[in-house]
Amino acid sequence: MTTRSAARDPARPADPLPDVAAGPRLSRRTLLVGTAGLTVGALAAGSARAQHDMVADATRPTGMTSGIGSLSNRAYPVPLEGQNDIAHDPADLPGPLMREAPATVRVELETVELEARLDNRASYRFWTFNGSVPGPFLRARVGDTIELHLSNRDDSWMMHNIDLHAVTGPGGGAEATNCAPGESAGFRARALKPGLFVYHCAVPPVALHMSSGKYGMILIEPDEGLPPVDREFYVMQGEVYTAESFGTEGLLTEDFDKLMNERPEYFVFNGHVAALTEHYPMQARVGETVRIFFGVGGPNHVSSVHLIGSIFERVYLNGDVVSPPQQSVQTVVVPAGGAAILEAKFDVPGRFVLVDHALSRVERGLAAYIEVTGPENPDIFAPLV
Ligand SMILES: [Cu+2]
Repeated sequence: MTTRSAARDPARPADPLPDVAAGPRLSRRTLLVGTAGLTVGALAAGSARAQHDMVADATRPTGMTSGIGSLSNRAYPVPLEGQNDIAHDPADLPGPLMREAPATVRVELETVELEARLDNRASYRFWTFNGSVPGPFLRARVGDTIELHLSNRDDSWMMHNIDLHAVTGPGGGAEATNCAPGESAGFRARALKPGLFVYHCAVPPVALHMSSGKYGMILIEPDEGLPPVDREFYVMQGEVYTAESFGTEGLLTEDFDKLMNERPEYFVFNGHVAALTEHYPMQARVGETVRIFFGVGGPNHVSSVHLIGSIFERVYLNGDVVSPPQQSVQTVVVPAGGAAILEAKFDVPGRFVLVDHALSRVERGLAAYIEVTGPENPDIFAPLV
């Protein structure tokens, strides 16, 4: 099938009534609200595709015929000045919790849809929590009560919600937080188990919401907390499925066929190409130990995380902070919708590169730098001269 697009032409009014052929006249909001009752199970029945097509039909400018007039055929230069940037600074996360008793943690999240930089040639319409990819790093303690409030901005096109893997309850909170544009909802939940957990939007097609950027992580600290380290970072891997080939210039549009076939054009750390190399390279000093909270928002591809030029001292595999960490590890498998806590100590200065060792993905945008400064340590490494 020819690709269709839900992307918006900037010249078009923000909320047009769709012209749906051979069917009742429906407003976009009617379609969006109509997704509220769908569950992940509905995906298997094929309704995800129908759902996507409905939305695509509803947002296609009047006069465009299916497929032939796809917005994905349109390309124009993206001005780099003033472009939105959804990249999440990996150093932007709350510090360790110092309290020793459970508390109520209030979390406020807002879903924001916006066109933003995909790389230095292209932009893309991202769907985000709080305007960044990944969304905010949430931090609570086992036994805490999480009071989560989700609001969906009224300029959104889509319905959204949140499923936290740390939450025990229907849909991980998704059923209680279905929000049409302009709506708010929430729930209260006890953090029963410690660990590092992914959260994501779970409105069908869930894979489309996740590949558009709607994921993040929540750490539930164990009673005793995690051992202290010098620095902590927050990194998530994602995929972007554009109709256009990797490297195309312009406003790119999503491709549902590629998404269903799990063939992304872009792989990204923290939202866009070069987010963690050009914009926010991680910084450390010789002798320091860093901890990386690493997760896969995906939605589809397992990551084989590797830090070029280093060996992980400790790895909390699968985000499990109850079992002792693995030690002295080269490459860590992190499943789709999963996480790991990676710790490395830097003995020499230089640029260390975090990659998925499925290295074709580097060529599609997936790399992160850790810039380590400080004195040389020739006992450990020195070039022959
Ligand atoms: Cu969503």
